[in-house]
Amino acid sequence: MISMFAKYEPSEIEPKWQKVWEEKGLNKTDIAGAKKPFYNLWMFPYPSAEGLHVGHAFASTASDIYGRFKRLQGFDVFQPIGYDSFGIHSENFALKIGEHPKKFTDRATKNYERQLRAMGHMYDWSRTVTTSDPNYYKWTQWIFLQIYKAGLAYRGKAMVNFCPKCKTVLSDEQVVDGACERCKTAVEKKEMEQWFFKITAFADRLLKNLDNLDWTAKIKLTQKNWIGKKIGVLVNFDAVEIFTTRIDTILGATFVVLSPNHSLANKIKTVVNPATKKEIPVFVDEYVLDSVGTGAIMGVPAYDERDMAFAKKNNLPILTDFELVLDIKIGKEMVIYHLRDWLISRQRYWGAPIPMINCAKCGWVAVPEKDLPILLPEITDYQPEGNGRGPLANHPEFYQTKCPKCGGEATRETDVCDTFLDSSWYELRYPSTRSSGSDQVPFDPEITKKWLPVNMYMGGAEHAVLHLMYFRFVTMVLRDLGFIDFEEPTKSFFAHGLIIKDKAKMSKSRGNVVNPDEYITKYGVDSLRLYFMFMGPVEQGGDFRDDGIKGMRRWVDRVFRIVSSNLSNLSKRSNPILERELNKLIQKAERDFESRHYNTTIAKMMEFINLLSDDKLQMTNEQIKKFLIILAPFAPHLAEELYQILEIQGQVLEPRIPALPDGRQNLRPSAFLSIHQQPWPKSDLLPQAELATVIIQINGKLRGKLENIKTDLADNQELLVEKAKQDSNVKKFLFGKKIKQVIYAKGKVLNFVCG
Ligand code: ANZ
Ligand code: ZN
Repeated sequence: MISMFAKYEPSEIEPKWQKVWEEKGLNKTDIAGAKKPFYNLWMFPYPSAEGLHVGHAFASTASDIYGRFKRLQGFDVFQPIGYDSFGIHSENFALKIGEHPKKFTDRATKNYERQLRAMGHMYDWSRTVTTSDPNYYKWTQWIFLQIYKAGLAYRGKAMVNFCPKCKTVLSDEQVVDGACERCKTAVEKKEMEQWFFKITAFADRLLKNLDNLDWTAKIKLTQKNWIGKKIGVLVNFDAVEIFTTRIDTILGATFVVLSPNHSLANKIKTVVNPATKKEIPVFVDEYVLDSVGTGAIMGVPAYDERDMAFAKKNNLPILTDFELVLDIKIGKEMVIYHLRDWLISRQRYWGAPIPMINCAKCGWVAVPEKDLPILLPEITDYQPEGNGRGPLANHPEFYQTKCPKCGGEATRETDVCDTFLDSSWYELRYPSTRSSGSDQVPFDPEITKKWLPVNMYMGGAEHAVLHLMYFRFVTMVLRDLGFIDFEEPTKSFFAHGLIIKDKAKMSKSRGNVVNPDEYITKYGVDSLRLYFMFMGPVEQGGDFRDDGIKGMRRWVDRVFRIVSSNLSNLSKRSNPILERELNKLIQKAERDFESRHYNTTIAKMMEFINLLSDDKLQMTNEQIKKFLIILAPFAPHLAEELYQILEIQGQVLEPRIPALPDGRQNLRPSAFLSIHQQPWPKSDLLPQAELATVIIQINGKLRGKLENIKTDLADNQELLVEKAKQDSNVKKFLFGKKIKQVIYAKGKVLNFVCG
């Protein structure tokens, strides 16, 4: 019997195994030789000054656990990481502390790498990308040029969003509730000439493809609403053209309202309703938006809540006794969208210079591809001025150039690209970066064919209409240009939830910010990883409590104690109860990994450990191994440590292999086999009945049935509701009703309570 060191010391074993994995190249993916490629991606972070945010630590852990599970299942997992280092976020911080953005991001990026490594994630560190690196942004500029050549980039004058604090224009997607997404300052409207990408030309495709994407339901819904397709009718009420989606209500239109910026605002008092031939009054009000339809509506108070409120406020007659006209032939059909073209110019310093040249004779001319990258010069006056021009406009040595067409004097564009262009194609770069010839092409066609689209993408819901829309658009453009043969960058996207602390939002002023470093030092990263995942299903996030992580550490200590003592006292025969429970655990874990409900697998592991200690049961060698494989994605270091002890025991039984002098780090260097290279154990149990039938009720009455529902779906109320609503009978009964509440008895009955 070899003596086991009794105490669990994460500060010792965690760095130890990280070093071994790195040395053995366990986290490196054989990009060219992989047989079963699986691309597991997590949204790369902005390197911020505070270092890795706890939300990042949580989300990256969820992604890493999934990747480790896929590895155990035998896939060649590629799990890269990089830094979204260009952009306003990093730049604003650099400005605040008066440090050059380049110096600041270099420093912040190094700190991020240190922290992500400490999390124990299996990143392929040999293929990182940093968007502010000229080797990367050369290709971001190349992407701009492709979009331009495809006729999808144009300069346009428009009322644009301007952030007075960031002193730059912003895209519609970067304005959240009227404020700048980055600094929360209220945005202003300004008329300016800028570069736009015609994302609107893809509105229908962006919308239609959503049906076939396996994405978190609420993200798909957000995208759908943002695209905002409406099919309606344009009708002339004399000189006023209105847009309506309810032409059938025209007999009840008792007034017309114009938006304040409408060209006829305050110029016209009455118009004639073309259906009733009655004269009705015209008003101007802010509830009618400039940017929707024609900026003019017909008011039907009996059917529209906003019109009703307006009619009441202004004492207008409310007509209730009229017929809906179903086959009226009036006006012309029109489709409108909420989506606007993507404004990509930024009057800032810290971004990829837009690769365009303005010549007095030839107009705007694209930079020839052979001249890329257009390097961002290292200047000291990088502060934005807010005069509609970026800091580069003060640098003739940057902007003075020759026209690529006529050779005459010309000037470069001095605005830089929106940072969302940087991240719109990074998933294509990762597998190709640092391959031979990676400086010749943005992405290698063969490698891309093999590795893309991404198999599993995880990240925050806050990017629903930003990054997650933009990268779909860029992928479609590249596909249309023949560079790739798929048009969706990822089939699966999973949105994680948010972490709060002691039921409150984390903020520096409250002093309740969780710094992952501190917790790693105090409890070990395996305990932190387990605790993150134990807080709740990943899509929900959770409430981080110090008591909670303490409790988890106690459990980890216990696992260590119980398994090590079992290791020195292996059972020869398998106990049938243990065997059955272990098999159940394997089955449960398989399902939970795929739905990211890791918390319930952890709970089941806890039950299993209780069973061992309560009933003083001992596992066999094989059983320990199986248990450790399930534990490994969550607590990779602990599982490795215990597994290697198990392996050493095997060696002790074979005295050919001498023990190492310290008796502990007893690795066989030549034949080192990691727990993370084991095959996922097979459960001997029959698969549980996985298909359910869910009854759909409306106000308690049976209206439909969803049959052969997979357990994952049955667990997901949100998705199930979406699916139920698509049932034609349910649709019929829901028509015109308002859903007040949904009551769901899991896997059995879904009841819509309607008013
Ligand atoms: C008459 C009507 C009757 C409308 C009714 C709706 C319901 P939804 O309903 O969200 O799909 N609309 C048109 N242009 C607008 C603008 N510039 N600003 C604000 N509202 C505008 O959106 C379509 C409806 O929004 C249109 O159909 C119009 O009101 C209103 F029972 O016309 B409707
Ligand atoms: Zn010219």
